[in-house]
Amino acid sequence: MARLDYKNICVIGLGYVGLPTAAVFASRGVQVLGVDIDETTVALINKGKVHIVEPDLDILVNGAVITGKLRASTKPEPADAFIIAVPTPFTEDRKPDLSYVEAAIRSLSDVIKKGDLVIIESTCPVGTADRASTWLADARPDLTFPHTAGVDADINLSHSPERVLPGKVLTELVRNDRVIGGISKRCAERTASLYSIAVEGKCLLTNARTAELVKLTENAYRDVNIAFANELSLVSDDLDIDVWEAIELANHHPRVNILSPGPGVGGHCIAVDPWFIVDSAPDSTPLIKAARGVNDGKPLKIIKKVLDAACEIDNPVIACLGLAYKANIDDLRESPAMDIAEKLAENGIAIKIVEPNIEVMPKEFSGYPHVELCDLPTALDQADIILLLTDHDAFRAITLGEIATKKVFDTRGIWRQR
Ligand code: SAJ
Repeated sequence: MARLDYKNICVIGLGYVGLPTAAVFASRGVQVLGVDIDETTVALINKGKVHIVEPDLDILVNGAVITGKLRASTKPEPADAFIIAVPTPFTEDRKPDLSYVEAAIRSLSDVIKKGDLVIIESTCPVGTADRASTWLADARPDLTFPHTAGVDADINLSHSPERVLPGKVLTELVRNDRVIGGISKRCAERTASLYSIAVEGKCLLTNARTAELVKLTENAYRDVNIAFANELSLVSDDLDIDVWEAIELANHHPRVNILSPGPGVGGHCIAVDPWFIVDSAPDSTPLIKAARGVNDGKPLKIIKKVLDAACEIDNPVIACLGLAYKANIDDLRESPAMDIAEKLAENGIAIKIVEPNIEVMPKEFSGYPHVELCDLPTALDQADIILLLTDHDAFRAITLGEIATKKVFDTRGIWRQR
């Protein structure tokens, strides 16, 4: 099928990846139906509005809805291609939870027809695309699927992982190279043809299992390297050395490129995906497991340092600057900043939280009357201890003079250079 034959597509899951994907395809002239189980999200998008903070997304979605190219619904409808972009969280015991992917795939069984293409963008453990093909085959015995019929299948199915960086989604969605893993070669080729409508980067074709591992590998690679930086920060603390200076100097070596230490690793990807590899190969992953341990342990080290400092002050007030898991976004999922602020709140200390990207105090703090969401000047004025947790631009603008009289914990190293 040539790219012009994809006139209608259906994107299942309108979150951080699905909504930008739907809007970009719509802006290229494709008729897009976005599907989400959340009725409020669907209603908002149909009004041309967005429910997430991501640069320029509001303008793109609004334009796509006004021109009639993008519409949202709670149910999928027949289309030429279906893109699945639903979450794949992990369970309490760190096993992949595929319930959203399975529900999304099964929701297609009534609407798919011969010639359709199904693409899973959600990050998945190796083997998920093959399983998805069997779920659909069970529901639709009248059609053939690639896990048994290969290149002759009525339905084509691929895994093409999203690799966009929150905060730069719209640029990366178009410019990044795309790994495309087909269950058959034809599945991969058809998927590349669809993405060529929107993607300017290269489409790199492989099989579905390899594509699934590649995505997990990218995030595990980053997790291991952040763990190295975080471990160095602990070593430097023990030895009373400025870790930022040490890393900066080491990075002058032509073959060394150490990442930045921080309060821990957050987000729904890097803190989660390595566990999918561990779950698939538990005896072969000591390094990946150790890295997770280092990164998950970092918030506890920071909490201890801050509590020690708070003990030396009568009625201390702590300003926690940032709750989002990284700069200039509103995403609090798996955020180490949230964990740290919550633990400090549990200790009964007065806390002024500043998070410029949210308007409502997260429910995690509802039982703590001594914790308040407030603006930056108030927090800086009232706090004895300034704890910088997220490197939002608004915090970078703070001058050292403004915090000179305070006890400062800068977990991101943003104030040391000036
Ligand atoms: N972090 C550090 N030090 C660093 C870099 C990051 O502590 O040097 C922390 C951040 O503060 C944050 C966490 O790591 O808490 C993750 O942030 P990130 O910017 O590295 O990545 P994500 O989770 O926002 O997006 C990642 C990206 N993957 C890679 O860079 C390999 C993105 O391309 C993926 O699409 C995304 O995961 C995903 O959806 O899987």
